[in-house]
Amino acid sequence: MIFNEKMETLSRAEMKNIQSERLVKLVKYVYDKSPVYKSKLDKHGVTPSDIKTIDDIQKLPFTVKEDMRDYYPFGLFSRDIKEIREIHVSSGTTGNPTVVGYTQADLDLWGEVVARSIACTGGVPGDMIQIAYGYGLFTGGLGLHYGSLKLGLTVLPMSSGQTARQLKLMTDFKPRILACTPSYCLYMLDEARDMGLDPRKSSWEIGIFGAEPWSDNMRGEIEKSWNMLATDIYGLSEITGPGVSQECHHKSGMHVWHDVFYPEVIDSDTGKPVPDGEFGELVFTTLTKEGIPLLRYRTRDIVKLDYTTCACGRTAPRMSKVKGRTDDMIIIRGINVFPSQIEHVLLQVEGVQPHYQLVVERVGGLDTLEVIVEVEDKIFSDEIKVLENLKTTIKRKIESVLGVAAKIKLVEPKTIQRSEGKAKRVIDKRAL
Ligand code: DLL
Repeated sequence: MIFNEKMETLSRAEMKNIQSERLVKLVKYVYDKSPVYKSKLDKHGVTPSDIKTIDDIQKLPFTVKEDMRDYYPFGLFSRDIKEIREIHVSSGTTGNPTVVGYTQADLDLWGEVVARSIACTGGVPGDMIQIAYGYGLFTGGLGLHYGSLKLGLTVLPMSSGQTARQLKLMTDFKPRILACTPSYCLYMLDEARDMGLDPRKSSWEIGIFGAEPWSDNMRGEIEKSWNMLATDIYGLSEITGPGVSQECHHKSGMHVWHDVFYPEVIDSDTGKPVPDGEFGELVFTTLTKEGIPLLRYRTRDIVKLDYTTCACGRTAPRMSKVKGRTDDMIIIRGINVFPSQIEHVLLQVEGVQPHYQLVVERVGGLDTLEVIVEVEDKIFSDEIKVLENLKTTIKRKIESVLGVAAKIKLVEPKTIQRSEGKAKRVIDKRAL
């Protein structure tokens, strides 16, 4: 089923007309409503009248994650906070998190793109969906929720965790669709077996998995073990949350809903577009958002785009799986973590030195984080209790700032290998 037949199947030429109209309106809108964008455009030497078609988008300046941090909390909003109906928050690089706000129209748009995404996987009105993405400030739970309501599904709003309960309700209620991170889906496998369930007999026929990178190997394992179709969903809070793009059952790339989120792929060093079909940094312009519309937002995700028509009939371009990032962000149990955030926490703790390493592993389907950090010599000569207290302090601080549980290992000065170039902060041992 195609949820929005027109927007998902328009020819590229017809779509360009719609995108052009929307971009012209958007640039006027942000110029009038957002002092930050007005000054950005003025500095860049462009006025709204310079933008006549979608191809003029290249005249516009980029927006980057640091802008979100610098104008924290609401400085980048184009609407007064009283007109914002919902706020979501994700990780920033240091200190301030990234804040996004949705007007009622933005929430409707979010529902629409997620409804398109669920329909794209084969979901139909009347299906039951078990949503095991986290609800709350993270966009996963509520994003899937709004889309499910829009499409007419029955929602089981589980949020993440409580695995035994997830599996019991799956067995009793028989939802057809499961939405969660791919690693959580794999994690549930062990628990299902421990509970004596045969995963191949589960009611789940369709999985909507995203929020973190995963490979075709993981897909194979999920599909074989749970006997279900595993599809990839992509999104980021800054653009809307989940539902920016979604795979159909042909599993040949994620359809980008480009009538509303206009994608470009650029060379991250030069900022110029890469030739069609080549890998580069993905950039989005939100063509119709009101609360916090963004011009040319640099996602830091590396992908390529395919504009050929898919076997499903959709013309919406397909983006490849995310191949990597242009920054050092890692995703642990679906939570975005920047090494700089951990550094920020460590440096607030007395006795700790600015030399640290993060070791990420996947044990039984779950990501683990170990923070190895050098501490001053004199701390090592103290009693064990002092060391233990220090570990607990660091652990608590990291957990409260990042929301991620970490194991802390304290080491003596000069234990961590020094680098002559960029320090190697992250050792990612996960084989996806
Ligand atoms: O992760 C939104 C989301 C929720 C997407 C549920 C899909 C499902 P953020 O927390 O802002 O938003 O993180 C966005 O996560 O820039 C990517 O680096 C990464 N990411 C999201 N989806 C995928 C995916 C949500 N399918 C950041 N594959 C993005 C690889 C993904 N990486």
